[in-house]
Amino acid sequence: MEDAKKLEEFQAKIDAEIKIEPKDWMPEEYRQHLVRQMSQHAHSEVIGMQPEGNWITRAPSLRSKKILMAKAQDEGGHGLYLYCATETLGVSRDQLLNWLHEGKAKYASVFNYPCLNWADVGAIGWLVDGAAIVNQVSLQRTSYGPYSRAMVRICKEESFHQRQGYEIMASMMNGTADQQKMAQEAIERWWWPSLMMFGPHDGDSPRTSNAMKWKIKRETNDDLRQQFIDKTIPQAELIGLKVPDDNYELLENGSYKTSDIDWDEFWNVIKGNGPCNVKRLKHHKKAHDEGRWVREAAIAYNKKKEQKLQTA
Ligand code: BYC
Repeated sequence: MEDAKKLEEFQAKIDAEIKIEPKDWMPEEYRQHLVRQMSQHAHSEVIGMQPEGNWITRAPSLRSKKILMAKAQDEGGHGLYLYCATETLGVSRDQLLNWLHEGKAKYASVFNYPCLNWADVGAIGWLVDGAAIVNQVSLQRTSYGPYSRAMVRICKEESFHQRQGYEIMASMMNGTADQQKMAQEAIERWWWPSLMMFGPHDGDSPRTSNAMKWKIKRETNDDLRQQFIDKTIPQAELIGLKVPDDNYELLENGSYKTSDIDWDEFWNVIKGNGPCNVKRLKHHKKAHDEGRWVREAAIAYNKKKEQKLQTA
């Protein structure tokens, strides 16, 4: 079949809400767009374990330690589903990780900020996971089957994460004046980086047009960011926290008008100049190198098992 005809059929499938599966024909640009977005998403899950993982040994109670351990483990699992889903597009996981280590692949800018104390752990769960859910609920309807199915499972787990974060913030706001101050300072640190997770304004987002045409993205960056803002400001107010924006106001349509993001800061962090970019990547590379023997042992074990099966 000619490419023009194939392309027409491909778009007709997308328009009819039929999922594209790994063995289906797809334009090379669609495949590459997915490899980029899905692998960056996977890297975000794994790099995102670092800021809060650092607090597992210092959690204030056994209960909170167990919850945080389970959360960090979930994030690793999300990375795994997403790497597997990306591999269905014909790229090996080694290649995806090489691109990360060489600085060719991005991960969510929010993880380049430091997690300074326990209130930050709460703010990450509430705001960062909260922002991720809004984006990922929308991505459940993405056109690529393996990505869409990974999102369904991830969203279920992510909503627990958001609640554990909100619980931490609510407990601190019920606590001493010092704890309340810590919680307020944490929302001040994490509010803007969380809004940045949704990416540039629609007019400055070069990827959105193709992503919407191919239904990889179902809603634009600004629409999703607004949904998050409208959901989160009332949650903050309910427990006595104030978002760090002197100009926000509730409009008659029930939506909030807010100040604009500091876009210089956003692009600067994306370019590698955030407070923790170097540290996060260095830590990932070190863990990857030190884990080589585990990967080799797993491969050797599997080979042995296969040989045994063949000779049985
Ligand atoms: N950070 O044209 P645009 C989690 C890049 S983890 C860094 O709008 P697109 C969690 C963008 O890649 C969940 N880079 O792009 C884990 C593009 O550069 P390239 C993370 C960003 O793809 C552990 C350029 O800027 N969620 O929940 O249409 C603990 C122009 O942007 C960012 C996902 O990864 C950013 N914030 O839209 C706790 C969601 N924003 O690639 C929690 C999946 C933009 O052309 N990804 N860039 O060089 C997406 O939905 C989309 O890729 C984005 C960007 C909305 C992020």
